[in-house]
Amino acid sequence: MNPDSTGSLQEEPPPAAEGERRRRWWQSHASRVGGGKSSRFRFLRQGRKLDEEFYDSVLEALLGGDVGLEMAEELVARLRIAARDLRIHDPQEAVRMLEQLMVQRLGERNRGIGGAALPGVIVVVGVNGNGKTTTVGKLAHLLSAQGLSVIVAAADTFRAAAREQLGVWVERSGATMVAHKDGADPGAVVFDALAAAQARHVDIVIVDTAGRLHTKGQLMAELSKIGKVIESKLGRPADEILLVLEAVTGMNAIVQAREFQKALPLTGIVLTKLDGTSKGGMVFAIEEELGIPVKLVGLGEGIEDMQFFDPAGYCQALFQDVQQEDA
Ligand SMILES: Nc1nc2c(ncn2[C@@H]2O[C@H](COP(=O)(O)OP(=O)(O)O)[C@@H](O)[C@H]2O)c(=O)[nH]1
Ligand SMILES: [Mg+2]
Repeated sequence: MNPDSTGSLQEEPPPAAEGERRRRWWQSHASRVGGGKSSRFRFLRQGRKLDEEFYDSVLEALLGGDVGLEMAEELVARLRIAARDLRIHDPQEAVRMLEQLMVQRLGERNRGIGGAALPGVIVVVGVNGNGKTTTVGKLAHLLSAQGLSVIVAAADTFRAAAREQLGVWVERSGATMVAHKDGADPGAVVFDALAAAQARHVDIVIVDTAGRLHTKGQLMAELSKIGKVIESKLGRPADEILLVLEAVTGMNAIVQAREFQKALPLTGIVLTKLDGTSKGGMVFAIEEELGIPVKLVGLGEGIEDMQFFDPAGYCQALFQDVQQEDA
C-alpha cells in the first residue's frame, strides 16, 4: 500500500442494485436500537433472604463495576420497589429483576451506527492509547464484511507510527487508506479522503485522529477543523463522531467526554478493553451524565474483537464478574 497516494483506489462505481443494497444497510443501522436479546444470569449469592444485607451487596456490586453512586442507588431503589410490588422474596428472582431493570434502562437508547446518505462519515476521537486506531481498523473490517467499501483517513499525522499501524489494520480489512506525510494538516487528509470517496463511490469514510492531550488547545482546534472540512465538502456533518474510552478509565471518562464534546458533537462512545476488566458499569454513568450512548465495545486486540453494544449481554457479563468475585 502506498500511503501517500489515493491513486491506488481501484474501486469502480458499484452497479445500481448493489449500491442500493449498501445504502440500505447503512440507513437501516441509523435506527438500530440495542437490546432485546434475552439473557439469564445466576445469582449474587445462593440461599439468602431479601434483607438489608442483600441490598447492600447489590449496591456494592454495582459500585464495584463503576456504575456510579447515583445510578447504583437508583437501581437498588427501583429493585426494592419492584420486589415489593411483585412480591419477590427470592434473591435469585430479585437479581433477575435487577438485570431486567438495568437492561430496560440501557435499552431505551438508539445505538445505531449509520446515516441517511453515502458516503457515510465516521470520525473516531479520544485520548492517546485508548484504542482509536485499533477501533478504526476493527470498524473498517466490520463494515467491509457487510459489503461496504471503506476509505480510512489517517488524520493522526502527529505520530509517525500511527500511519503505519493503521496501514496494517486497513490492509487486513480490505479497505483503502488515504494518508499524507508526517505533520501534515489533518483537515487536508480528511478533505482528500472525502474527495476520493466521492470520486470512486466509496460507501464509508472512517477518520482516525490524534489524541495527544498535552497540547489540548491545538488538538481540539484540529478536531473542530476536521468537522468543518466534512461539512463544507459534503454539505452535512459527519454521521458519527465516536469517542473512544477505556473501560478501565472509570469516572474520569466523563471529564474526557466533556472535553471532546466541546470540539465536536459526539454521537456515541466506543468502550474499549472491556476484555481486561470487570468494570465498565460507567456505561450507565456516561449515558446519564452526557446522554451519549455507548455504541460499540472493544473486547480484545484482534480485528474481530469488536461488537455493537448489547445491553443484555453486557449486564449479564457484569453480573457474572460480580459472582466470580463473590465466590
Ligand atoms: N485488550 C484490548 N486491548 C486493546 C483494545 N483496543 C485497543 N487495545 C490496545 O490498546 C493499545 C492502544 O491502542 P491504539 O489503537 O494504538 O490507541 P490510540 O492511541 O487511541 O490510537 C494497543 O496496544 C491496542 O492493541 C481492546 O478492546 N482490548
Ligand atoms: Mg492511534
